[in-house]
Amino acid sequence: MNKIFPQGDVNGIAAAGTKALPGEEGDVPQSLPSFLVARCGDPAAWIYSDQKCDGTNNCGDCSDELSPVTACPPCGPGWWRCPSTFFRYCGCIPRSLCRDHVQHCSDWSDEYACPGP
Ligand SMILES: [Ca+2]
Repeated sequence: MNKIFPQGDVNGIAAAGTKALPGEEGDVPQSLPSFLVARCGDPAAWIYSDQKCDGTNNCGDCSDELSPVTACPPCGPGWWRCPSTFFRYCGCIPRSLCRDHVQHCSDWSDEYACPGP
């Protein structure tokens, strides 16, 4: 079996001009400008910067939405602040999920305190 690999050496990238924080390189693509990349609580995990504080759990552990890893502004006008029971959300859920007879907050505030959409 003859396998032909492309010339680029994936393992030996010595990215010139790219800032690599010691011990935090993880799998962050070296080719991306650092302002496009945000790190999760797990240093090996990364997201695009615009996924930070967008209400969606992109890191998987909510570290892109919650302190201490990320400092986000309060929930926006279309959102209700509560500890979410849904993997997709973290500290805010869309108000459209309030009063829909389904629990989305661990404290049930989406059904009892939230005024609704
Ligand atoms: Ca996010």
